[in-house]
Parts: sequence; structure tokens; C-alpha cells
Amino acid sequence: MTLLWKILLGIFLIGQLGQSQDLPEENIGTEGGEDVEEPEGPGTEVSQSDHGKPCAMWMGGVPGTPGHSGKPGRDGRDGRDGPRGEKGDKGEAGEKGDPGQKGDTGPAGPRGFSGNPGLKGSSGESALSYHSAFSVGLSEAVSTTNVPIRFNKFFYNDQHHYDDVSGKFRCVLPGVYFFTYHLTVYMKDVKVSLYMNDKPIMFTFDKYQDSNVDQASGSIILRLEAGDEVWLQVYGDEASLGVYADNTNDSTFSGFLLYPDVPAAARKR
Ligand SMILES: [Ca+2]
Repeated sequence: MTLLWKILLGIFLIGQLGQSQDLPEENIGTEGGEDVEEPEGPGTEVSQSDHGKPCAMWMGGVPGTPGHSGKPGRDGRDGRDGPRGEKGDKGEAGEKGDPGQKGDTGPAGPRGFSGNPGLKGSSGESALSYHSAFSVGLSEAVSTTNVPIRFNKFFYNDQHHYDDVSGKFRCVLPGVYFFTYHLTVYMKDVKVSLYMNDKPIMFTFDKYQDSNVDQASGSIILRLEAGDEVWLQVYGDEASLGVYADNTNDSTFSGFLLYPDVPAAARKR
């Protein structure tokens, strides 16, 4: 029994030492002597009451006056970014900008409807090439016999198929031609022949009557080859030189192509 008691006492004392370590240092210092002497005493209760007495007798001091306000602290660090705000109202429309540059040419569009028929065109070159006509006259009376009459007044001779130097019509386009002449007869009788290639083929005679202006005329249709020549000429002596002309009396000779001899190659067109 004695041994067991001592063990229990030892455990108790160890617990007391743990409590004293938790106390403030000032308290430990004032009661240090008493703690050393306690393990020798047999009664635990007595030593416990001795230990509590000094603490019960302490009294709290009067609260001190508040200290002066300290200096302002330093500025704090910047705070974190705040939460995202709500979406704002739509702004007003801006001013109209300058016109942009011209764009590239777009792709070709679809084929359109057929148009109206066009006007009829003018005659082609092939038709013009078959033109041959002349109409000439005299500026004065004929004075020479047995030579071609040289008509020197031109009403129409665009193709120049009538030669005013020789007084002859020269055929360029082969075909059928029509010739006609209207002569004023004055002061003398008129005897004229229409020649074709040095041969007289038609004759006209008109007898002049005193104090009267007369006319002599003739017409003929001939088939001509290229190079054929046709002209008028007085036949007989000077008594037949009655072909007359002045400002108010004309003597004319005309001819034109009626039907051209179209080449076989042209007919197939
Ligand atoms: Ca007559």
C-alpha cells in the first residue's frame, strides 16, 4: 500500500508542475519557494489551498487614460478590378462617309431578247458597179461633117463612159443599152447617123423650113460588148450641118445600160 500511494502522489505532483508552467511569469516568481517545498508534504489538500491564496488576493488596477491618436497610416494598395458593368445604350449614327472607289466590272449578264428588224440597207457595191449612163448636150451649132459630134455640155457622166475628147461612148459593162438623141434643127437641113464601131446603123433626116425651128430625134437599143463604141455624126456635105444649140435651144445625146450581162459567177450568188 505504501508503494502504491507514493506512485499516485508522484503522478499528482507531475500534474501540478504542468499547471504552474501555464501561469504568467510574475506569478511563478513570487511563489517559487513554496512550489519546491510541497513534494515533501504528505497532504495534497493543504498544499493546494496554499497555492491558491496569493491569486485570490490580487486586485485589478484602475483603467488607464486612452492614448493619443496615432499618425495616419500609409496609403493602402490598389484594390482589385471591379465587376464588369452593364451594356450601355446604342449611340447616335455617325455622318455619312465619302463615296467608295468604283468596283470591278461584274460578270456578263444573260442574253437579251431579239431586237426589231433593222431598216433596209442601201444598194451594195455590186449594184453600183453596173451603173453606166450619160446625158450630154451642145453649147453651140455643129460645124464639122463626117466626124463624131463632140458634145461639150454634161448633164450626167459620172462614170465618164462618154469621152468628151473623142465624142464617143465607150462600153465598159457588157449588156443591153438604150440610146436617144434630140437635136434642134436651124438654118440648114439635118442628116445624122448613129455609129457603132465605125458603122452607121441608124439614120435621121429633117428638112429645115424657113423661119421655123425644127427638131430631129431618134432612139435605139443595142447589145454592146466591152470596148464597143457608139456616137453621133453628121453625114453628107455642109448643107446637112443644121444641128443647132444656143442658150435657149439644146441638142442632146443620152444613153444608159438597160440590162447588164451578169457573169456566171455573179449569177450563182
Ligand atoms: Ca422638119
